[in-house]
Amino acid sequence: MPSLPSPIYFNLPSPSIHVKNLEIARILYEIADMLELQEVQFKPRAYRRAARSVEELSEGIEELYKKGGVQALREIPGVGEHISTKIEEFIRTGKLDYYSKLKKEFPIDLEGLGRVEGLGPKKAMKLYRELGIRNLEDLEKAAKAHKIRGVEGFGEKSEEKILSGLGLAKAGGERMLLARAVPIVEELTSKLRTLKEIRRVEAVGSFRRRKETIGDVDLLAVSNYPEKVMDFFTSVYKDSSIMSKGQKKSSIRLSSGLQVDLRVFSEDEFGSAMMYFTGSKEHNVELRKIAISKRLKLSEYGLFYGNKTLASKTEEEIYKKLGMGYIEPEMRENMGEIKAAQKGKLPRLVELEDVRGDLHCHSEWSGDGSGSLDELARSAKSLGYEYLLISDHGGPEVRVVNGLDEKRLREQMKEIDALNKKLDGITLLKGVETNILKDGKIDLPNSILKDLDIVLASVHSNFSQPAETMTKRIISAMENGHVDIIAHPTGRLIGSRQPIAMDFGEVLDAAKRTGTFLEINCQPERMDLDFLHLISAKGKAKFTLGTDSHLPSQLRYMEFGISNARKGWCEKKDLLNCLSLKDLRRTIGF
Ligand code: DGT
Ligand code: CA
Ligand code: CA
Ligand code: ZN
Repeated sequence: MPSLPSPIYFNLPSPSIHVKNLEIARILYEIADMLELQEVQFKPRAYRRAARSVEELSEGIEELYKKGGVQALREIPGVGEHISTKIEEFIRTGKLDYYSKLKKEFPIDLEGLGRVEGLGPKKAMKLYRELGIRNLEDLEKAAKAHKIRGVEGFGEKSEEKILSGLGLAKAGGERMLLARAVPIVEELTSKLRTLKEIRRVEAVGSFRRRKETIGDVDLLAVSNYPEKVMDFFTSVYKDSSIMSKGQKKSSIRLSSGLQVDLRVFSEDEFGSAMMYFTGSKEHNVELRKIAISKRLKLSEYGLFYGNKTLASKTEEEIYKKLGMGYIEPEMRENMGEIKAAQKGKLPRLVELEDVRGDLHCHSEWSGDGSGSLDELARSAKSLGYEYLLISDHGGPEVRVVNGLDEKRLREQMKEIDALNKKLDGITLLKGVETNILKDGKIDLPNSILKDLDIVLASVHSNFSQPAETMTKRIISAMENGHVDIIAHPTGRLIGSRQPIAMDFGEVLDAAKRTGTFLEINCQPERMDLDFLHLISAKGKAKFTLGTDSHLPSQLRYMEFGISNARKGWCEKKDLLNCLSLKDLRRTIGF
């Protein structure tokens, strides 16, 4: 059924992320920030820990509460008596008095301001006290009027940095990360599917193309009763607002800020409607040109020759009548996929099921991860993997985490060996994520690197070196001989940090020459390399997928790495972690 969204996303176990959980977690995080600003001791940590547990809960918190009351809430790790009554209040009333009171004291958009590189809650608060800055707009005005440089603790340089970070922070607020939108869309579509007048609902647009961020969500429904559908859609959530309501199209804005458009079509037109609204616009424009060159007309209602409908029910038929193979939604970005489809040279895209293991994760050993080796192994096994690389931060450079030194790494290696003897059906691999220092040297001695199975190296400092320096830096890391993988190669954070400057062509050449793999980091705000880099690197280098998990449940982020790899035209043979353990050992040599 190629006209359905690629099945890999629907074969997953039900998502561990629930909308209400995320909402509550966000509030708890914000409380933690505000308490920290008041310089309250310990409590911020407690709120953050609770927030993290709620965020990662494998079931809906409302259901949990319905089943077991406040007692059940207290069984969530990190949620004590105090926080559980707050969560209860929010679930029962949709409001939290304590939070509203704090909000009055801190009437600032901490989340938005926090996206500006280098501006944490404390600095944001200082700007609020001194200049009355509440949000990104105020910040922009003040920075442009050069008022920020006058505030104690800020200077000309930090003002410039704020100005250059603002663009990204503003754009970050307008688009939502795919990973955040997924549970929201799944919940909404499953609600819509309960209406008996709706025969089918599918998400299209950038969501179906699995772009890393989503401007708005576009849904299509099949129904013979569009009016009923629109009534239901516009009233499905009490706390959403109706932006427009029509016969065939309506738009609502959800409390998360996400806009959702719903359009209704008949069964017969559904393929052409899916194709049109999946886009991208650039892909559609090319297709329409091809239709015209064949004296045909292509629209959301079908492919026509004069008044005669040639195809409209399925996307597959339409592509076929246009003289090409079926193009997977992820590839529809007008990056050469149409020519490839005409020549019958489309790649056979990698699928989630092809992944045999995860090659980047953190454990509690380095302080910033929170699962034990055993928990991580069990999690990986439950995903059907053969192996999991433990790659905690190693080396002294990144001071915020407790990076492992040679001695601790050797202890960890021993524990992994012991654990592997007990584990059945999953093998933990011994690795590290070490730092590429500013001169290209590696933050750990070769004496330990040589004894690890797989070594990841990444840039964690001096992000703004000029391209020439940065290119040399990365290449000399690759030339180390023990480094197998460059992790999150561009270092970007969507919505808050620009990618580093480098000559990617030269990096690719060096990757090939040295046999170094480039990572596709699956963290939703990284997606690094991104699909455009991947397309340009096709056939020139090999890649690995790493979730960079800091919690066992984040191993599921592989789903997003896979969609990114598919957008980047990756096939099974392009990816190191599609190898069996045996072949992986042979390829890397351990
Ligand atoms: P987004 O929402 O910014 O993440 O990106 P999309 O791709 O979802 O864009 P959106 O929501 O504006 O429109 C959904 C799809 O509808 C888009 O991918 C292709 C189709 N579409 C929208 N406007 C046009 C247009 O002017 N011409 C054509 N050919 N297609 C369009
Ligand atoms: Ca859209
Ligand atoms: Ca739209
Ligand atoms: Zn890293």
